[in-house]
Formats: sequence, C-alpha cells, structure tokens
Amino acid sequence: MDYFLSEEQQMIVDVAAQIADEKIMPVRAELDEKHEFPRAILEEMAQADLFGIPIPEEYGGFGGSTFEITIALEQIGRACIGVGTAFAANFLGAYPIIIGGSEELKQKYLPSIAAGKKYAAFGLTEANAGSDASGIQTTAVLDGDEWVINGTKQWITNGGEADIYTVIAMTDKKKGARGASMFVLEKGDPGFSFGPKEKKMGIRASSTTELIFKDCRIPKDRIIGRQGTGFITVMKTLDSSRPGIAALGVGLAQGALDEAVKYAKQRVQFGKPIISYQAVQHMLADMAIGVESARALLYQCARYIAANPKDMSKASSMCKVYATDVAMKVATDAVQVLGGYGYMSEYPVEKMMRDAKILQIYEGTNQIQRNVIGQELNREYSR
Ligand code: COS
Repeated sequence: MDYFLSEEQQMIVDVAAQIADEKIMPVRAELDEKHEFPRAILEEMAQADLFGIPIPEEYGGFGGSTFEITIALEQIGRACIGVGTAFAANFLGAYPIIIGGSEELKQKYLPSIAAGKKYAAFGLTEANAGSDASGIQTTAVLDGDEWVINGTKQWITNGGEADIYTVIAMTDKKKGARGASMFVLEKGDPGFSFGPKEKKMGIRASSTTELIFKDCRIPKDRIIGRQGTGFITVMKTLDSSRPGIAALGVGLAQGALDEAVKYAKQRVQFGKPIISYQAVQHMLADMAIGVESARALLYQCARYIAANPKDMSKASSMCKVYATDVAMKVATDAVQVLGGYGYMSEYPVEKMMRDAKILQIYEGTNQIQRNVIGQELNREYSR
C-alpha cells in the first residue's frame, strides 16, 4: 500500500527501520531475557535525531506531528515494543510540559529530551487509581516557596532510568479531578526514590518501577500550568500519546506477520511448504488484512489529529483499540502458524505474543478507550 509519505516522512521511516533491523533485532531476545534497559540503542536513536520528532522546533526538536512520531514508532515496534515503550515513554513524559508548561519549564527541560540526553517519564497510575485516573491519592502541598509531595506512583515506565518525571498530585482533594495539578520532578530531588524493577510478562527491555515521594520538596515553579489543571493536562497527554501505542501495535503485528510468512514458506509438511495449504493461507490472509486495516486507520487518525489537535480523543482511542487488538490477534496467530516452534523462545513470535498483551492494557485499557469513544458518540449525536 502507498500512504503517500513526503520525502521527509519517508526519511524518518528509513532511519527508524534501519535502527530496528540492524540494532534492535539482533539483541531483542537478549534484552528480553536479561530484562535489560536498551540504553545503547536509545543513544543510537538520539544520534539519529529520533527523540526530537514531536518536540517543537524552538526547543530543539523537529516539530513533527502525531503522524511523524507514529511512523517512527511503527518501525521500532516491528522489532521490539520493549525498546519502543522505553522510547515512547519519553514523549509521554514530555507532552505535559509541551501542553501546559511555562516558557521557563519548556526551555529548561525540552531541549535535553529532544536531544535524547535526558530521558523522561510520566507518573499517573497509583495502586488504587488505574482506569479511574482522578482517584489519585498523591498530594502536593505548598510550603513557602516549595511544593511538598507525598505518595507513590505505580508501574511507571522508564522509572529509575529517566531524569525528568511529569507527575500528577492532588493540590485540593475536595475538588476531585479539578483539584489535581502536574509537576516536574527530577531524579535526585530530595525525598524522591524508586521501587525495585518490576518483573513483567513482556516488554522486558523497558524499566517499570514505583516512584516514591516522602516529603519530597521541589521549587514552586515546577508546577505545570495553573493549579487545578492537572487532570485535563493528563487527558490531553494521553490523547496525544495513544496513537503511538497504536503504532507500536501495527509494528508488532507487521513483525509477527513477517515471521509467520517466512516460516510458512520454508516449513515443509506432507511434502510441501505449509504456505501452500489453504488452512495456513487463510490465516496469513486474515493477519495481513488486520495489519493493513490497522495501519490505514492509524495513519488516517494520526493525520486527522495533526490537522485537528483540539479534537483528538475519539480518533486517538479508536486507533489505539483497533491496532492493539489486531496486534494481539496477529501475534497469537503467528504463534499458531509456527506451531510448537512458535511456542519456543528460539523464535521471536513467542516474545511478540507476550509483549502484545500490554498494548491492550497500558495508556488506558481498551475497555476505557471504548468508553471514551462511546461518550464522544453520545455527545456528537446530542448536538
Ligand atoms: N481532553 C480534555 N479534557 C478532558 C478529556 C480530554 N480527553 N477527558 C476528560 N476531560 C475533562 C472533562 O471535560 C471534565 O472536565 P470538567 O471538570 O470541566 O467537566 C474533566 O476532564 C473530568 O472528566 P470526566 O468526568 O470524564 O473524568 P472521569 O473521572 O470520568 O474519567 C476517563 C474519564 C475514564 C476517560 C479517564 O479517567 C481515563 O482516561 N482513564 C484511563 C487512564 C489511563 O489511561 N490510565 C493509564 C495510564 S498508563 S500511562
């Protein structure tokens, strides 16, 4: 399929694809096995200017839209969504500053993220606040010229590895969602520590830890935007980042399809390569339809969001749900095509199937995405 990419966009695809094929694929199994953070690969990506894609030009970035970051993440996801998650989490961490940060915060933090010199992370989830994002318990209280933060964030991607953390805390519990505010935390702030690295089913190259705040003190001007705007900033951040998760899904599904076709062409049973049997061909055909339809929806949503940044929720949730459900199905079917070999870690589809599951869970479960789409439909049809 031809998606009519500009010369610049094709260049992004080529650069990301080269890193995926040459730097990530040869080491992805080892990173997974050792639960190893892919610092060397992220450094290669920084050298190739991929970190700057969604950061505005005035802060050292490339000023790309959702579409440009989407096509880069798709290529990285084709090789390994563990590495893709560690990479994408930087943008999730940077979006709150881009969306609501003061000029000073933007100048201070965005150039180093754009250069890949400092990694970023996003702190929303807590033990009792997952889908119910406004149920957070972490608090921030102003004491003179400092905010004092107390609480624990859970399952934070890039935890411990990142230098810059955008974190939401309640500044006025009585006001519910309207009483939350966002802050920039730095690794090394007094009272800020990390829990141990979580052991996960998949995406093991990415680091996941708790963020622990015990009377953590930060300067007053580290608040992002006005007090009370934190929840809206979080919602806008997730609207901005979810197409990136869809892109990791399309990439993973493409990678799984590639492996399944390659295997079906060389695996001989009953005297013929198994790709010559209709039962296998139909599975591969359905996988290919899934990948291409997910990509078409993702590209269209990403282009729509780029042109209509104030109306991104529904498009963002739609591509996230669809592409990640496709990724799970295609990865599962790829394991089936490879049969017993597919179940062994010797072939990459075993890891792809383990990895795919998180796509349906993180950055808002696919059930929450359907809620968002349903609520938008309700609003549209009430006008
Ligand atoms: N953009 C801008 N504003 C938004 C918004 C969006 N996408 N979504 C909600 N808001 C606003 C609402 O308009 C409302 O504003 P008012 O106070 O002015 O009315 C406010 O935010 C609260 O919205 P709502 O009542 O819909 O919030 P809920 O608590 O019901 O939660 C969902 C809504 C479920 C959609 C939200 O909690 C969510 O996205 N949960 C999933 C969180 C998630 O993705 N977690 C995983 C994190 S991994 S990084």
